[in-house]
Amino acid sequence: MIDCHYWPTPNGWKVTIMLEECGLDYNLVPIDIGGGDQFKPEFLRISPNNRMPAIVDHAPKGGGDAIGLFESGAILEYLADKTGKFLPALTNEQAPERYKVLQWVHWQMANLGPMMGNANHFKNYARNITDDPSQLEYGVKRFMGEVDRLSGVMDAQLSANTYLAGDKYSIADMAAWPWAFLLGRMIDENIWQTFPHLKRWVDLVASRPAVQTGRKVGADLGKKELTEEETKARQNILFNQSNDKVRAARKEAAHSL
Ligand SMILES: N[C@@H](CCC(=O)N[C@@H](CS)C(=O)NCC(=O)O)C(=O)O
Repeated sequence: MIDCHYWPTPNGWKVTIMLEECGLDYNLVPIDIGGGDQFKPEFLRISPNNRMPAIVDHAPKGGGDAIGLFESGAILEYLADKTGKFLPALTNEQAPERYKVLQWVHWQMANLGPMMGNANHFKNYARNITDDPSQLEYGVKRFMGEVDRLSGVMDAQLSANTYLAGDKYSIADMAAWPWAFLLGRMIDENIWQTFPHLKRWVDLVASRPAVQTGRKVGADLGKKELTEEETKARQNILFNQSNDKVRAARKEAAHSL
C-alpha cells in the first residue's frame, strides 16, 4: 500500500494521475497546506522541503523498509520504475528513450511548474496581499513572459510529436498536463488560438479515464467556505515562510523521532 500525502493542486494531481494510471492501491493522507499541515513533524520527516506531494511506499519493489519520497518528478520516476510503466527501462536498448522522457520531466519541474506557480501568485494571489499593487507589475511581466515562452516550447514540440517525449504517453505528460490544462483559466482562454498543438495534446491527455479520475481526487478538500480572517490566516501560512519557521519545525520533527 502507498500513502499519498496530498492536497488537490497541480503538483498533487501528477501523483494521483500516475497512481490511477498504474492501478496502484493508495491511501490518501490530506495535507492541508493552508492550514499548516506541511510543517507537522510527521510530514517533515518525509518531505523536508515542507511541500506536498509526498508518498510512503510500504511495500517497495525490492522488499525492505518502507520508503518515503518527496518532489513530484522523483515520485513519478519511482512509480514508473516500480510498475515498469510510462518510462522506458534503463537497458541499453531503451535508455535513449528513457532519457527523452526524463529530460521533459525535469523541464517541467524546473520550468513550467515554478514559472506558472509564480505567474499565478503575482497575477492572482498577491493582489489581495500587498497594499501597493504597482509592486506586482514587474513580477507579472516576468513570469507571464516565461509562461508564454514555455507554452511556445511545448507547442513546437507537440507540433512534431503526439506526446511531449515522442509517440508514447509517459510520465512527462503526467508531469506537464496538470499545469498546462490550466493555462487558459490562469491566463486567458484565447491563449489556445496561439498554441493549437498544445491544445490538441491537452484534450488528448484529458480524455484518458485515469487522468479524469486522478484530477478529481480530493476535489472537495479545498472547498470550504472561509471567513476573511480564515483566508488571511491561510495566506500567512503559505506566503510568509522563512528559514526560522522551517528550522523550528524541523527541530521539533527531530525531537519527536
Ligand atoms: N517541486 C515540488 C513543488 C511542490 C509544491 O510547490 N507544492 C505546493 C502545493 S502545489 C505546496 O506544498 N505548498 C505548501 C507551501 O507553500 O507551504 C513538487 O513538484 O513536488
